[in-house]
Amino acid sequence: SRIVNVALGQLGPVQRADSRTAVVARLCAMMREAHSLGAQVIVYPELALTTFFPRWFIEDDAEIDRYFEPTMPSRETLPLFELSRALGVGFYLGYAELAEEGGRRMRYNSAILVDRSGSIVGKYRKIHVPGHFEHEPWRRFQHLEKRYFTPGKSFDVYQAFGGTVGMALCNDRRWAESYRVMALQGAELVFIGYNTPVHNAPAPQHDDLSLFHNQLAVQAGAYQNGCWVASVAKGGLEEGVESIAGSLLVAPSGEVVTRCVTKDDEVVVGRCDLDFCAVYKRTTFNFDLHRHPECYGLITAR
Ligand code: CDT
Repeated sequence: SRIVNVALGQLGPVQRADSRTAVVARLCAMMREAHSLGAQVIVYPELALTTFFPRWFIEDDAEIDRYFEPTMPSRETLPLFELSRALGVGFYLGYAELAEEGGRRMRYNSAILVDRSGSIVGKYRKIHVPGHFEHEPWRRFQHLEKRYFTPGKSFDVYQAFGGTVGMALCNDRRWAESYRVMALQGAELVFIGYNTPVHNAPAPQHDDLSLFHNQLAVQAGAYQNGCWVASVAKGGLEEGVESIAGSLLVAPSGEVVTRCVTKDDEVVVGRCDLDFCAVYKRTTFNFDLHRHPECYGLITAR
């Protein structure tokens, strides 16, 4: 068996006034707890270092940039990387990335995968960027991810923690294609971070179902692709906006193995046997034997 003990490193709210240094101290405390519980890796949420700023319409570029990281590690996040190396605990961390590409400044909603030596081994840029582009004053709060982030280009997988690891971010977890593209590359373990407001302004009738939809999507993704999925929230009341918590670890069987029960900083650890994936990948979801990609063309057509 290939066992990986995965910690869900759920965050409670991060307010606008909270410094990165204060947030990193919380992340470090959770990493220490994860280590004491026997974890080899801890999964943190999407945009973990700051408040969820797409809830505001911000016009000033310099003000937007304050939420972004031009380098990783940065001065403020370095303690997390140093602790990772000292404890031998890897991590997945979501953050807003400011990149420079051919002289152009690009903004992405990104996540990195860090191995047990504290080294970055993978980076993912969110593909399914939700929300809207323009200020919509009729909403109680904005969801301007489309304005602030350029979508990424690929779902990649990485060899880490003795297996094949994929990454996704928040809205990606609702799309079957996200998991399938990673599973086609052999993903056994998928890490996902999220910020999901309970209130969805264009579809308020979904508000009561927000925790159900979260769990439904992750369970389906894990089962239909024979992989473990660790999906982790930044939840609770942040700057007056309530977001779901409900972080969970799902087995390739689709069963929830462990979950967080608060809306605050919380660490729970689950034991993932990566060899258990094969029970599904070799039978019901043997892609080579049972898929019919010749019938799926519409999925990739525009
Ligand atoms: N961060 C993120 O992707 N949140 C979305 C909110 C709903 S779309 C406005 C999500 O899918 O959870």
